[in-house]
Amino acid sequence: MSVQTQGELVTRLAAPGRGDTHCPYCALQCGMRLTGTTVESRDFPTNRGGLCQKGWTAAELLRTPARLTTPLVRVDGELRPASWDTAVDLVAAKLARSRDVHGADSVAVFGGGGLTNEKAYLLGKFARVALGTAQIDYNGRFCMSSAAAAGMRAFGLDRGMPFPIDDLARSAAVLLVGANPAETMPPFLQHLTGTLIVIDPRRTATAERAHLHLRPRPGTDLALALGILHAVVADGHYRGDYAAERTAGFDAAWRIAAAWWPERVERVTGVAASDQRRAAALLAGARTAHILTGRGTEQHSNGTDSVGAWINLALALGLPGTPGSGYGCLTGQGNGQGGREHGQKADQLPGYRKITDPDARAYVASVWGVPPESLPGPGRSAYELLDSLGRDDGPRALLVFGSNVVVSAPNAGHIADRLSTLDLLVVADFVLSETAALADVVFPVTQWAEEGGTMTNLEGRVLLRSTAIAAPEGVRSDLDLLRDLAIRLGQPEQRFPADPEVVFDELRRASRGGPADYSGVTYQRLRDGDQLHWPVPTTEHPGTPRMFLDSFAHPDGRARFAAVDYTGPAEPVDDEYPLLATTGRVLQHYQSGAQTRLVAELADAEPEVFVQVHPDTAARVGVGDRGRARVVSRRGETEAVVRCDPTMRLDTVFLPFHFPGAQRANLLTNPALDPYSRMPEFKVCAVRLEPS
Ligand SMILES: Nc1nc2c(c(=O)[nH]1)N[C@H]1C(S)=C(S)[C@@H](COP(=O)(O)OP(=O)(O)OC[C@H]3O[C@@H](n4cnc5c(=O)[nH]c(N)nc54)[C@H](O)[C@@H]3O)O[C@H]1N2
Ligand SMILES: Nc1nc2c(c(=O)[nH]1)N[C@H]1C(S)=C(S)[C@@H](COP(=O)(O)OP(=O)(O)OC[C@H]3O[C@@H](n4cnc5c(=O)[nH]c(N)nc54)[C@H](O)[C@@H]3O)O[C@H]1N2
Ligand code: SF4
Ligand SMILES: [Mo]
Repeated sequence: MSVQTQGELVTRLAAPGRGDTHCPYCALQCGMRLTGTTVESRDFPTNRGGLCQKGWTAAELLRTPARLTTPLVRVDGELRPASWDTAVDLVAAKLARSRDVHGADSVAVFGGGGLTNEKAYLLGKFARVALGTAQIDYNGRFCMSSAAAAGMRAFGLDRGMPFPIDDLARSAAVLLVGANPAETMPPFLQHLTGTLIVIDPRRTATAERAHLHLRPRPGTDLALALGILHAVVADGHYRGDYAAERTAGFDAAWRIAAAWWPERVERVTGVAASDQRRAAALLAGARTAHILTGRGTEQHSNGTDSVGAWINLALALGLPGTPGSGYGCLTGQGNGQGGREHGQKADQLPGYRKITDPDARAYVASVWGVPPESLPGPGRSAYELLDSLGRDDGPRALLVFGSNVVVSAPNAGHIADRLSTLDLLVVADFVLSETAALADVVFPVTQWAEEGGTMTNLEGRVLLRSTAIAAPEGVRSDLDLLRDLAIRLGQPEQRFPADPEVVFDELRRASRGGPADYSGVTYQRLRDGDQLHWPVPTTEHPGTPRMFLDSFAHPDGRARFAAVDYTGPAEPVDDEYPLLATTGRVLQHYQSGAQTRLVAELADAEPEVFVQVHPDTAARVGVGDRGRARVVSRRGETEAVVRCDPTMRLDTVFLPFHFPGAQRANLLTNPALDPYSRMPEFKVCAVRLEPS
């Protein structure tokens, strides 16, 4: 990995001023300024003064009448207000009893990629040390885990974008696979100024801007990547010099891709062979180029191999680790990058260390002041964890921080059933999410502008969010709650600090020497405006905006081609379920919608779930534009408003997943898991459409 220490100066932005903060939502972490409760945009490298509609309206949630300001405890079937002490005592007593009677693994923890680094770190420590449970995982498993697994395999390290965002603006060609930033990160579009190729089954607002739009059948990306790689090699664009010097494994990968000539790929994907060749030529002919993946190509039961196939293409073109070019994944959640590094993942310790590595265990245990053998091993992945709740060998109590799983988990009807079998469900949130509404105890916590903490954005850049306004009476931070519970579970007070800067200093130590090394990042450097992309191994180190310039992170310094072959979606279509449903996002809503459905301007613009479908497909089953239809899969059904769109494929329908109750797209989705990342197949399942 390349660490730029050759006398390079630390790059600085203007030091943040009063009220300067970052958006509470996605991984672009646009710069904004909060004056009172009004949002203004602020120039920052990711947004250059732009904000999307969610960002502009973000402050509304700080004062929503739906804000939780008192703990709630379920009494006689109803959530009733309680004092913090009563609620914390009750939960701690129940957790201790569960641990004593049923063992430490009877308590599980579910975290989120929106949590600050400090929260994610302390949550992982709380699970392993205060509860002693292996059963912790988080919603990032549903997000970028396939890209992370593929990046690890190819490069030996996973930093979503191993280059700063500015590089994209200078890139001559960008291939965007399964990402729709025109809706999911609008200010990001400013950085796409070269030739744009988009691969998406739908003609999205992003695809509208593309020079070339390839429209594969959902779930066939792996075949498409093999076809384009085939065209690169067959048409003489393969960069053998780069491959010989910097990579390993091309021959095994090519033996498979050799059998996927573009005409064969056309039959599987529906993408014309000529378009595959054109994409290959556009990328190969560009002076500098980037390949970027989003959830569309990642959220599949073969997601890791699909991303592996896109990375193969990038390697064949000589892009990764070459100045001005590269491969990256567009991380989604506000702290989707940092949230996957510091220990809320089932198999992980801080600093992106493996929980199975004896040296990592010994080191982190020494920072935590506990014996290494007291640390549990790896736990279940997110869906497997939720699916195991209340079973004979599964957890009987669950603590949720920063996720709304009854809306966002696949096969959500089943997950709601599992939650109902628990002895204890505890949710910390600032609004009564659909998951919180099912809880036995709900804790009202502070939100972004009311608390300090760091976030690591999609470029691996560490950012400081400072407290901008006071929290309402009655509300405490997640860190306070973890400390209060830990003390009651017998932990020494100093082991669970609640001051974010103190937690961060411990995180720095715990991450020292790990792949995601934050030891040289300090709050003071961030306050001074230092731009710090990890790794930052010393307080003098300028950070690492560009990785892999000299070598990749595998011991031999080489990137690995992946020998991957095409497998189709886990659930084939048949006469009963003849259509492919895919799911994703609209501009106005964020994720499960728990937050954005409370913002009037956003809710008015997109009030309910819809199904986007080709008019001929709709007509064939007798449903009309703007009418209602049932979308039915093997797992459940959703009633949705029909949006006819002649640019849709005839075999595909699309639903956003932001809506609750009977409108959940996740009542339909298939929880088939990727074997490496354990990512569920959110992006394709078999359905039928019928009049309702
Ligand atoms: N407005 C808004 N913005 C967000 C979020 C949000 O909820 N709302 N969430 C944030 C988060 S956490 C994330 S992860 C990102 C996600 O950002 P994106 O990845 O851009 O979002 P998605 O809409 O999930 O999926 C992108 C596209 O994948 C396409 N797709 C579906 N199936 C396939 C397929 O088989 N192959 C290919 N190539 N494409 C396919 C869909 O048509 C969709 O247009 O957005 C972040 N930003
Ligand atoms: N069908 C389908 N399903 C999907 C996807 C898809 O594309 N299709 N995408 C998946 C992806 S990429 C993602 S990231 C997940 C996301 O889905 P979820 O994990 O449900 O994410 P959010 O809706 O952001 O839920 C976050 C909750 O935590 C609260 N919260 C926010 N910040 C904090 C905090 O600091 N502390 C605490 N205690 N609470 C907080 C919010 O109010 C909200 O209720 O959904 C996944 N589900
Ligand atoms: S693009 Fe993302 S970070 Fe920027 S304003 Fe919109 S939601 Fe916020
Ligand atoms: Mo995500």
